[in-house]
Amino acid sequence: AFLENVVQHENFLSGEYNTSFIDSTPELFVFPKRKDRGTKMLTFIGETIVNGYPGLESEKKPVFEQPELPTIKRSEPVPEGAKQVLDRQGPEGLADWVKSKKEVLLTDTTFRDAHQSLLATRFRTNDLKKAAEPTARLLPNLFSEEMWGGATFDVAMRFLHEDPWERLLQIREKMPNVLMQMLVRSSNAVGYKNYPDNVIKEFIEKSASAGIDVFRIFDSLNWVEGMKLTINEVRKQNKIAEASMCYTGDILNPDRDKYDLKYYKNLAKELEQAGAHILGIKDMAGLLKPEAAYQLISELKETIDIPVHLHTHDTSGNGIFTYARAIEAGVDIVDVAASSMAGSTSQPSANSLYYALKGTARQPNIDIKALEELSQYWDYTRKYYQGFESGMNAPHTEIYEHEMPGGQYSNLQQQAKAVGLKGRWNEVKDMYRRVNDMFGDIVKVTPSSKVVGDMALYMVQNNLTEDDVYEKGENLDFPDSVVELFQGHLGQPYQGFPKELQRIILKGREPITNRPGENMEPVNFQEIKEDLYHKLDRQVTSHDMISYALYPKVYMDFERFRQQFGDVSVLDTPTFFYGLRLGEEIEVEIEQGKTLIVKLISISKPQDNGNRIVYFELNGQPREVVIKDQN
Ligand code: 3PY
Ligand code: ZN
Repeated sequence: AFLENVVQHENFLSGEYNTSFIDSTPELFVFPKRKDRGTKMLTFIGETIVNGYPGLESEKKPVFEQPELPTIKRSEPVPEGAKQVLDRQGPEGLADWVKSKKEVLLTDTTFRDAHQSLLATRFRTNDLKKAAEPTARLLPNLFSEEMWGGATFDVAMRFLHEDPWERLLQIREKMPNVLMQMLVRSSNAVGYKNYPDNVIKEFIEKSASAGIDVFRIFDSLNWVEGMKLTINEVRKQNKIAEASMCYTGDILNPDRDKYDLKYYKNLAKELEQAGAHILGIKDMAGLLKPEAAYQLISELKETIDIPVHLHTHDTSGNGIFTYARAIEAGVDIVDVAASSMAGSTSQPSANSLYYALKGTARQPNIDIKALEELSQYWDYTRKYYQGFESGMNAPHTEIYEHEMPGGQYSNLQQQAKAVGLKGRWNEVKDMYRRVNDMFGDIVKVTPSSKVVGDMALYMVQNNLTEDDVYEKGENLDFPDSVVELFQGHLGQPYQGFPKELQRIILKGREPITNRPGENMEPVNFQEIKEDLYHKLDRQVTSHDMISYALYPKVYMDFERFRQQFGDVSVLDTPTFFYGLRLGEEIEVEIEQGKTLIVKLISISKPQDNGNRIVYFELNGQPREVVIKDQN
């Protein structure tokens, strides 16, 4: 009942998270009596067996092959890497070190963007952490491992029922030599709206102390004003501020002159002046064509002194060609993923790039055999998540028309289905492009891309054309996200909002033009701490407080789940998604040195009240749990 209560509570729905919410609604925080860890785990497995995992078709547990990891010699010390350069020489020293390299450096995105873009961000810590130590030992020359931020933060709590901070801490421990990189949406942190300044500062400080070295910082409208606070805070932590510009449009197309070469050169200069240690080019939709990459990188290398780090998505199939030209023009670092997790809406393949450059002056300094072995591990692991595959399995060049970011395509498709537009996907894609034109051709990346998607769905659903919006707009109830964008709550787009459309959408409300964070009350962390302490009846960490400040409803649901089912991150992924087969026995290490042996014995028929009894053996002793059959 708690879940439903909270989900339907209007304050939670409106995203309000001041602490008076907790005081005024104590009924939501009555937690069940504590049970032992074994019972909690059996209840979760029983739930999954009887009712399936939400969002996955209920099917029999497939037989998966066990992913194998390359062998490593734990008795030998972990080789040093870029992390040690940062620790000894600081961020500026590290930037000089990058510039001194003649080979192209690589960031591996397998732990973050690759699965965010291919598998709806569903990789679990359990699978990631197994590959962490082999990656650190076998690929010590990586520039960085992108392993946190973006959508991973809320998805971890929302769908995987695990703590994103735990993932960071555990992987950090196993990768002491590689720089840990995250994606942060400036004033939107790892969320979809603006947060008060003190939340952003606290989030950056705690992310740095938990292990993040490289912060890729972007703003969803390329609004530098909105990025400065985050850049400054990262610098204060003595970590690397990789301030990034999002690439949109096409600098080779003279008819598309809003975002031309000059625009990007100016932006790069501004970001360098704002304190960037590295310039990121974030080509989130994969629109940067090979020749455009050559021109852009050549000009940037002339314009700024800091290293340039290029990120693209391989959606069009042109990714390696784009990288080849960028590398020829002198780009310092590029983002790649292990082959089996590369291509399509993900990053280009590290393995392919290695062979493409083999024998040239810029060949990456990487052990290709280890890369192939790790790629095999990811190949088998990916199969666990087959229910989340997008179905896009060939190059998709339509991207140059609709310009949807890698991670949004399958998401919006799901949203369209959910609102009854399943058969009208082509119209939605076309409308996405038309909405972008109406909005004055804006940068589309989380969260601005979501607003364009919301408006496109709204127009298709209501059979509206652009003319309808201008003519009947006074009587239309636009999606909240659209109103907020035009109010200036996500910041200011380059060259401003289209005035007429803004007037129609705002219906008399005044837009803001300053930084939204300046208008927001700081969050009182001390109050959050005390309230959470009382409601959760346990010590509250600074990580808990930040999770709550960013995502109050998601965090409380997660907390409730944890109290009911315990820490489910310890389960293997097939069991987490599919439960157990009759007679199947698994070992679950619930903490170091403490293992539970769980075997499924039988499942009763539903009783009159709809309950089923699931019979297990736990460490050889018979145990049963009662589960309500929801089917
Ligand atoms: C994110 O913000 O999560 C992204 O990956 C945007 O490209
Ligand atoms: Zn990306």
